Amino acid sequence: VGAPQPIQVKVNQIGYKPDDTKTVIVTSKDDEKFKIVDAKTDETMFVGAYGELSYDKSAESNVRHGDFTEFKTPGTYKIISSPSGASYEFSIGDDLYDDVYKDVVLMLYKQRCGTEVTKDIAGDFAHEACHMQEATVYGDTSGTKIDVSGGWHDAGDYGRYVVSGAKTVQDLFLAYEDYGQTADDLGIPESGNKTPDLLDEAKYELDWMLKMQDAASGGVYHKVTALVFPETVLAVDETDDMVLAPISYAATADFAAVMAKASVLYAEYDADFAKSCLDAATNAYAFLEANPDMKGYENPEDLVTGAYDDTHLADETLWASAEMYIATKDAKYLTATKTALDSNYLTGFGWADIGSYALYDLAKTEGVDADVAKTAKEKLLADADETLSKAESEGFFTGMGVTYPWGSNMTITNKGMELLAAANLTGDAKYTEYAQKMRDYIFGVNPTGYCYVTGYGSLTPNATHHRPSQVLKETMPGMLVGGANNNLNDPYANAVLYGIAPGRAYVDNEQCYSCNEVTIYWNSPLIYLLTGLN
Ligand code: G3I
Ligand code: 9MR
Ligand code: ZN
Ligand code: CA
Repeated sequence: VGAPQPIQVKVNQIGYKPDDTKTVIVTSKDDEKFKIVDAKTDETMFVGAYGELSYDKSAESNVRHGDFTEFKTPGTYKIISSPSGASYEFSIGDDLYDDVYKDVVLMLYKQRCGTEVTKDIAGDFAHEACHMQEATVYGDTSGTKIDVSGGWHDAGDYGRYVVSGAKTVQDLFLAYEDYGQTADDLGIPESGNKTPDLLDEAKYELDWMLKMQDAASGGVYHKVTALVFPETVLAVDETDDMVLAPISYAATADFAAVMAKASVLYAEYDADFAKSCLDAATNAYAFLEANPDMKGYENPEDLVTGAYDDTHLADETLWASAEMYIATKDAKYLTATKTALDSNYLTGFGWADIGSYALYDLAKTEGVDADVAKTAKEKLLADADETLSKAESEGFFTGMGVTYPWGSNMTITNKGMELLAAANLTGDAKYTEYAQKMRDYIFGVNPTGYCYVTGYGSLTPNATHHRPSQVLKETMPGMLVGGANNNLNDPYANAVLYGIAPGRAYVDNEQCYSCNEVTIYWNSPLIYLLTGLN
């Protein structure tokens, strides 16, 4: 085991649109020229030269970049480079991402909990309604049971977590809002109902989130899971008692934010639903006001499922305030937004550092107070410029430096979102060009040479830490794996990846949950990126 010697000539294994910027990366100092050959006939179609040699610290290797932007002829090709050899196949064309896009969206449908997932859509991943058992609030001995069925399974486990669910929903919202992604034919059960499918899929999660709110206080339970992670079983076979983790500040704030935004987005499709979202958001916000000093969530000792523990909550306050302000234009929320913008919040489009969601919505929404919009836009663009300048200086254009944390593929797709947001605010094509390079990283232009989305590309993960895939011995297509993680956060990674370069610290093994798990909120920034780039 361990990491095999990766392919040295790296291309996006799905491919490029004719007008995309196109860069082949070779991890060698000796290659000077490359040629593009037709994958079937071997006919030479284009000859190019590599640029100057540089050293990439994330891969601990020499790299050279070869530009073939001017080659635009649709077809399927390979790049031949000497002495490093051939690349995997790639295509040039207009509709190359249609299939992968659908599968990346349908992954969310297949992760649905508490409902039948049907065979015509999910194939072998079809299942009966799972996790229908009512839940008990952690520590409550009164015998009260609450129905919290529904929502998406988070990941390779079957937990349902509000914090990570909110990020996922927001990414779908932004893809819909920024790019008019109103497709109503993606193949979910709601397709054809005149509501855009991304909103239908998001609503499946929102309906569940509404059940996660304690109506009396407005607070939102952090998650619902069994007491411990399940064995490697199908969802319907996790029959342990369900436990609601304590109410948390982050879950409540994230809930308020997405519910407020939902009240805006669903108004034209389902006014009643939009109204209940705003009521729920208002109630959640009141909880935040009543509990301003609440600490970050921590798992009680005997609750051994995902923690999504975040101690830095100023960005959560900012996001909730901003979305409440945008949804209501109420002066009270404007004041709160201004205060939060002056606080020590963290930016990002992650599950923990999330301030950029607020900045972006404040910057782009019409009618926002001009000073607030300006402050938000400047901060977002400052971040994007920093990402851009880092990315420009690196071998693989990720802006990651040498730190590849758990879920690095999310960090990279989030950076792609940040750049597209900057492109949308400024019209500057430079941002889009680098967002596209981050897409290319995901699909094969990276130190390991993997196409990190299951079922796509020549070298693709097929041993993911995803319980349904593990039990069925078949990998669900359309899942973005976590990717390289040089923190070696699980025993398997520790055993086989020790000492390996950060960007290569990845292994396709189902035990390696810190690099080869999948999640709904790693797929969702990819949905945004693919929507924006197509
Ligand atoms: O925040 C630090 C950052 O400052 C630092 O630069 C970086 C590199 O050292 O580390 C960052 O912290 C990491 C954090 O994720 C944020 O990226 C932690 O080391 C890392 O342990 C933590 O991993 C999280 C993991 O749960 C463990 O808590 C992942 O982000 C998160 O995606 C993952 O989520 C799990 C759920 O708990 C359960 N369901 C599956 C899901 C995916 O594996
Ligand atoms: O399967 C769990 C996965 O979803 C989590 O991301 C991961 C880290 O929290 O934990 C996995 O569960 C493992 C547990 O933490 C330790 N024992 C082995 C479990 C599955 O291999
Ligand atoms: Zn379930
Ligand atoms: Ca935070």
